[in-house]
Amino acid sequence: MQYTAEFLTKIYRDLYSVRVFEEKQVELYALGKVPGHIHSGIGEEGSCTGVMATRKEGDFVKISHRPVGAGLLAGTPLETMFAELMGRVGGNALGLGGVLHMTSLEKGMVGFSGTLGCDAPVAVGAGLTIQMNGTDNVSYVFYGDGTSNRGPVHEAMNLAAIWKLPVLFVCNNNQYAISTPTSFSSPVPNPGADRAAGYGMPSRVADGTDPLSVYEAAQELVDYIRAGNGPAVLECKMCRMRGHFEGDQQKYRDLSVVEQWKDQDCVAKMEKYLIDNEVLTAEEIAAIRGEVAAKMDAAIALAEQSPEPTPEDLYRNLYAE
Ligand SMILES: Cc1ncc(C[n+]2csc(CCOP(=O)(O)OP(=O)(O)O)c2C)c(N)n1
Repeated sequence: MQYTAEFLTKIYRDLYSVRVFEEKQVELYALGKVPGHIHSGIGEEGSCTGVMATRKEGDFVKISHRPVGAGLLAGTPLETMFAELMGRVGGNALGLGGVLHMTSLEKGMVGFSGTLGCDAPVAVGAGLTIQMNGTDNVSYVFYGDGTSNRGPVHEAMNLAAIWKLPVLFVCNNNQYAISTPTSFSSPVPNPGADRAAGYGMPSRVADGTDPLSVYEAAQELVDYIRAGNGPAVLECKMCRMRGHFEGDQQKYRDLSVVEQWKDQDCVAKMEKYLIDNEVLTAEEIAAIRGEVAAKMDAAIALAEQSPEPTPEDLYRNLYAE
């Protein structure tokens, strides 16, 4: 596929922004500024970057617990995300939801349930809304390889397929569900893509460490969905580079395998591609990195100025006005 320099630069900026968000999460958590715990998505940014590049106005998105930085590609303001992460009232849920409940309804980001798998039926509901409104929008739902085994995911796929709803199921296969390798929980090698046939849906497997490979596969499926053909499944393969949570000792896996995946780092590979193809120079890449880092720091500073919620805030937003 031929790309413009503008498109490739946008992809890189998005990819690197999600990376820095993920790094900042780890940093803020280590400083004790995050109530609860986080799930770092470092190394997994290629998937959401490639998929979200196919998104347009009016689409719905359900991100997952990893990488949460995907929310910024859906248009959630950075300072809102950092405020929610740090439990401040400036967050989308007044800081009461925390990192697992990033939402931005006005941007089509329809929340995230801590009960894994239960997002898929909600995404199908969003797909039904689109169908009833008669637009060519898409409802995207991200989930992990472990989550792919849950009943609600299969019920959602079945309903979406029967009713030909515009849903793109995106399975991020990072090889593990906490300590359980995919091979222990799935009878097929591609727990996302191989399940699609059972519901008559098309599927693609993409290299989740390459946002362009993801984009090409996603675009093909999204074109199919926007044309009114019904749902599809995209599986992105990658490695979870850090523990399931910060402080996870990872006794259950051979960390030398993780070391090998470092050669496949999505950010480093994209930078090499841009330089080799004379899209950007090393200096231009450094300038983008600087801009992104400055934006993140400014958003964190703003979020930190936001106060913590009060007990009275518990009673706000209970009912729609
Ligand atoms: C229904 C349900 N069961 C268990 C959990 C606890 N849990 C949180 S993350 C996680 C692992 C999920 O694995 P996967 O879907 O592969 O995503 P990953 O964490 O690897 O990104 C589990 C079991 C949960 N949140 N919800």
